[in-house]
Amino acid sequence: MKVIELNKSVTEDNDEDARQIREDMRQKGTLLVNLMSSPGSGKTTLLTRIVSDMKDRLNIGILEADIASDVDAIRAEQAGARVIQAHTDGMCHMDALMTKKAMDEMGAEGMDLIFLENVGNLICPAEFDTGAGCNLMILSLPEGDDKPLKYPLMFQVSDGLVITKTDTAPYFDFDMKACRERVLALNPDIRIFPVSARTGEGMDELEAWLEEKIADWRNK
Ligand SMILES: Nc1nc2c(ncn2[C@@H]2O[C@H](COP(=O)(O)OP(=O)(O)O)[C@@H](O)[C@H]2O)c(=O)[nH]1
Ligand SMILES: [Mg+2]
Repeated sequence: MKVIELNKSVTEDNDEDARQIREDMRQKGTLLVNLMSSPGSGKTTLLTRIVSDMKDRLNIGILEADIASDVDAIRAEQAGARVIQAHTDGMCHMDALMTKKAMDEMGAEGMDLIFLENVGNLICPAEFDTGAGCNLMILSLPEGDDKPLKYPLMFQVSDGLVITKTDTAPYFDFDMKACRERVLALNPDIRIFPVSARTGEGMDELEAWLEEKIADWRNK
């Protein structure tokens, strides 16, 4: 697995870089999914589960973005994904140019699905278009059902929300109904998937949606 050091981007026009990535990914038939959440909400665990479940029918790549370390990349590679670890030079998010450099290192040709595991943070990643065709976010039960009220932008820019760690419901007073209502008030089109990456509950619906998203991306 390769580790690359990214420099802070000096690009003037993030939107133009993002547009170019989408055009390139559309030509290659590769769906890039930008996965965002707080640290520890379960991004790597969810991705390793998706890779294990879907690797027989899809070529899946993962771009791991972190300030330091390669621990997530090792876990993702063990699950069977093609993996690049990118270090963000202290940045709390990935932008489009950084994403492009990581994609170029990976080589998107022949890949069906590439996940960008963004830096763990509910604020900055929501502000930067990475060039992804789909934004997916995670909220885990221990974080609390009030997070849509506190970090609205992340919920507004996401196409899908995974509410994970449902297996921990007996230990947390997470109000699923209130959370859904808060999220849908911000973004009526978002798809919500309650899952447990530990037990596998809800994973089928999420994985079927990802397959639909790949088909839509190719037919657009
Ligand atoms: N009980 C439970 N724990 C989970 C689940 N998903 C992740 N975790 C745990 O949450 C912690 C952080 O997970 P990780 O995937 O590293 O989160 P990340 O920092 O967002 O990538 C680890 O201890 C995981 O085992 C889940 O569905 N249920
Ligand atoms: Mg992780």
